[in-house]
Amino acid sequence: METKFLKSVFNIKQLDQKTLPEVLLVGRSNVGKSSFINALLNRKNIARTSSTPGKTISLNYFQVDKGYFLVDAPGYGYARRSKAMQDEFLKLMNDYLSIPNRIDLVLLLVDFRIGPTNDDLVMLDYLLERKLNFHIILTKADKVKMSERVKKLRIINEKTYGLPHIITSAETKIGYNKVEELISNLTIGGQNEK
Ligand SMILES: Nc1nc2c(ncn2[C@@H]2O[C@H](COP(=O)(O)OP(=O)(O)OP(=O)(O)O)[C@@H](O)[C@H]2O)c(=O)[nH]1
Ligand SMILES: [Mg+2]
Repeated sequence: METKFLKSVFNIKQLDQKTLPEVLLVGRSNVGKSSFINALLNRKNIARTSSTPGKTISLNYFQVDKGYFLVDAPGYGYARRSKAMQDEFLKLMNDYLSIPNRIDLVLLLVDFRIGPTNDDLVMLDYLLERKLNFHIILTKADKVKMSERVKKLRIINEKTYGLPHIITSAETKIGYNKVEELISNLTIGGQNEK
């Protein structure tokens, strides 16, 4: 199996039957989802770092050589999205997140510098309520000075109920080994051998 962009899904009816673990990325527009994918997959531009944020309402499937699908979701909290597109976004996400036993791991990306936004916290509560397996990923760590980290981490921990998180930077490539580890637990853990 080779790592490649597989397809965009606009409606969950277009989903193929589940064959491999699925890892979903969620986060606000501009949090760094595409950059995260490029860094994780060690590709310069497999997920285009967007110049037109929030434009497409689709789930983008990447097939990864290690035997799983990485799914890029549209960013939430994109202010210039029309009401119709916002509704489309909410429907697609809610439909997808509601499919039983479909998503093995959700990576909730939060901008380390900005900290959890209201939208991030709504998503966090949704994931908790739905009892989905998820992990918080802090992005853009290279933009947070060491001297600011303790304070920022305290606020992030308070807002996210002390849940664990992984600090990453697409610039310096820190943290991706830990993300790899989370994902390899899904693939090796026998989840995909049903
Ligand atoms: N310094 C720094 N900049 C980053 C990092 N990750 C992303 N960025 C920048 O942040 C901006 C947004 O990154 P994207 O990866 O396009 O964000 P996205 O979440 O995919 O955005 P949408 O597709 O619009 O939802 C770009 O200008 C990136 O270069 C990082 O780790 N460090
Ligand atoms: Mg993107």
